[in-house]
Amino acid sequence: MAPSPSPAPHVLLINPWIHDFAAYDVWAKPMGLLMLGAILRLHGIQVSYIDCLDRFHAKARATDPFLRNGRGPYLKTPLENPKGLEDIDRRFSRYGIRPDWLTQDLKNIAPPDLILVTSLMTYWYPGTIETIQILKKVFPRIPVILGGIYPTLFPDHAQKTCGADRVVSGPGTQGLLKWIQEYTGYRIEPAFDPEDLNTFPYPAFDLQTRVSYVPLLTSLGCPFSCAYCASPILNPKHLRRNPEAVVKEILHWHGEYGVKDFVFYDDALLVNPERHIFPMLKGVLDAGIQVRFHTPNAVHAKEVTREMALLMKASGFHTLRLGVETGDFSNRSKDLDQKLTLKEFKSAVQSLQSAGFSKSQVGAYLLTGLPEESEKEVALSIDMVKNQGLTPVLAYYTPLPGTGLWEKAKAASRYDLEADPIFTNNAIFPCSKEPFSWQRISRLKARVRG
Ligand code: B12
Repeated sequence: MAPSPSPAPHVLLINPWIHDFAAYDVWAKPMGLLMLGAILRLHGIQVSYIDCLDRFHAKARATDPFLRNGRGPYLKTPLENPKGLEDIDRRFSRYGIRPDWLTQDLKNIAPPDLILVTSLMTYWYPGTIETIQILKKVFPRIPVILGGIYPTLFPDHAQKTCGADRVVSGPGTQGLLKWIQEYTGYRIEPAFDPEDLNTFPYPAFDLQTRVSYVPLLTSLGCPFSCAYCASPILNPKHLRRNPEAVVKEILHWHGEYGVKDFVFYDDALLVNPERHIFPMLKGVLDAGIQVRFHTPNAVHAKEVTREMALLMKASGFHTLRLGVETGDFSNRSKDLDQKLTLKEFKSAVQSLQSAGFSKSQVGAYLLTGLPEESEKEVALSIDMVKNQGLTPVLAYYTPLPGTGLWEKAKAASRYDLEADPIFTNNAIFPCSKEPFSWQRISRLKARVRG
């Protein structure tokens, strides 16, 4: 197939608003969308980007992008609670730029030929719908494609409600160039292989107003299959990048954009360390750069040996989160996960402590809000983590279709989880028959602090 002789089209990428009870930029960027943007640029396509969550928008109050290692609050506008959640005693809001700023920004750019919208959480879909409504008002004739986590996990709901011209489930990398041809007539020879991450360009983080930190994806997928996690549905194949290529990417963002904070988005960063993370971190050390690494998406504690901990400390790991989930190791089974034993956990803790990591740097995620959970179990897990000298970090469970816990979650819920993804919001403790209560959260938080 010969490349198209017609001029390259203009594609607009949109990261939509969040509608939720709480949201904060804890190193959250639309990696998938900016990956697609970079692939389009690689093929000569003109790409624009509007981020409804832009904390550094020209009309927003100026803030230092490098404060708090790049993290920070979104602008927030109160909204009515969504239908079905009127009884939740929490403030629901739109997070992100003001709607009139978005409309103005859309009017200021050259009209696009195609618009790609992402979505990062199932229960954020009302923000996605509101964004698409504005896109359709400003560009009524331009096709809009929606992809990402929400249409992948709730395809029928997204198809019915989102207002996009096309709804895509699963990775966008496979069909991207085909859709460009279908909607714009522009034919392209692929210059990358969707099955080989080493052929991908760096995600287009440079399209942001400010690059305050950079997320890194060194692998896709996970060899474990935990009952609460959708990773095997979202990324069934475990694909890895060459460690040297990751080091080059770190040097690129550090050298060209002064980035100091790097955030791993991998589901299984530490597995197979000799061939993956060890050479990567040794490469960072050889380069002699001073950077900080963060793993807000938990790493597998069983992989944390003495050698691993020393290398992590030396190369600049700053915020570490371990996926512990529960302190009740005797009851750990296929119903939850089989990724960690008590012995492995203790050994990881010892390695991290002797490598010099402080208590505040190492958090152990503990799931709360699981179906059939008792408060006592969570309280004991908190105590277990504290006894080991780590910081317990509560991770509120979100039920997801297709995962091992989905049937139990539906049975335990006071909502019809299948009918509306709004009910999968972890902030409302959806897998309990009891109404939402601040007291329960406060008691657990007090136990974490006390
Ligand atoms: C990295 C990560 C994070 C990061 C932030 C990520 C972000 N962008 O906001 C951190 C660690 C901060 C995080 C936090 C949380 N996360 Co998280 N996270 C992930 C993780 C591991 C990877 C996401 C990712 O970037 N993948 C890589 C990119 C390349 O993939 P992608 O964005 O999906 O894009 C691809 C496709 O979706 C598609 N695509 C995307 N956009 C578009 C657009 C178009 C037009 C098209 C055609 C295609 C397309 O193509 C892309 C390339 O193939 C996923 C699990 C997973 N394996 O996906 C969980 C996941 C998304 N997180 C989840 C959860 C529960 C959370 C938390 C609520 C955890 C908690 N209990 O506190 C918090 C919420 C924080 C927040 N965002 O405010 C859930 C989702 C829950 C839900 N209801 O939707 C997931 C699925 C994990 C799980 N439990 O199974 N998370």
